[in-house]
Amino acid sequence: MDQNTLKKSAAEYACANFIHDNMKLGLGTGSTVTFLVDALGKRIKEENLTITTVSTSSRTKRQAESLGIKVVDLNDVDELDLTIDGADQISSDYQGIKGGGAAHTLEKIVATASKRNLWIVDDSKLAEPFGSFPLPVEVLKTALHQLLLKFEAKNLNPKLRLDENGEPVKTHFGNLIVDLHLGEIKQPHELGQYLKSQVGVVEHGLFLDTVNTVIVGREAGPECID
Ligand code: ABF
Repeated sequence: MDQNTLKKSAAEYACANFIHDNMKLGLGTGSTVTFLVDALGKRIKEENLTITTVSTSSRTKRQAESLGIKVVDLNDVDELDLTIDGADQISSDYQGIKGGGAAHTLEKIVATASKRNLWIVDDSKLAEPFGSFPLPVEVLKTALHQLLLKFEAKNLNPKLRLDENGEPVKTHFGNLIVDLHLGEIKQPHELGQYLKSQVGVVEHGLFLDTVNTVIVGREAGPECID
C-alpha cells in the first residue's frame, strides 16, 4: 500500500472510533488530516451528528466548512474534548516533531487546549533516529539573523525555509520558519527548553508529552496505540 492509502485507512479508523456526537474537536493540518476531515463530513451528514470544531490552519478550516462542518474560533471554547492531528515524526517514547506544514504554533495552541490528543500517521513517521526529520522553529523575522548565528554556533544546522519560488515561507502569524537539520535529537526536553528560552523564537515543533493515542496506518490495517 502507498503512504496515502495508509494515511487514509488510519484517518478513517480514527473518525469511526474516536469521534462521537456533541464533541468539541480540534482539527489538525496536513495530508492525513485532510482524509479525516473528509470522513468526518460524511459521518456528520449520515448520522446527523452535532460536532463543533476548531481548526489549526486556514486550509483545514476551508475544507471543513466546505463539507458543512461547524468551525469556531478557539477563543469561543473553554476546552476541546479531543484534537486529531498528523505528525512528521514520532519517537519510540511518543514524542513528536510537527510543523512540516508550517502550522505547528497554532497546532500546539490547540493541542494544549485539548483534554486528549490523537495523531494519525503512516508507518514512515515512526522512522529512527528521532530528529532525522528537520525540526521546525517559528521565528520573528526581526530576530532571524541573530537566531541563525546562535543556532549555527550551537551546531544546530539551521536553514531558513524557502518556498518553491525561493521566498521565505510565512506562517499563519506572518513569521518565518527555520528548520534545524540535527540528524538525531537525543535529549528533546533539553532542546525544547533551550529553543523556548531564545528571544525571537515563537514556538518550536517538538510536541513533548502531548499525545495520548497514536493510530498508525499499516499494511495489515490501522494499529491503535493508546
Ligand atoms: C501536521 O501534520 C503538521 O505538523 C505536519 O507537518 C503534518 C504532517 O503530516 P502529513 O503527512 O499528514 O501531512 O500536523
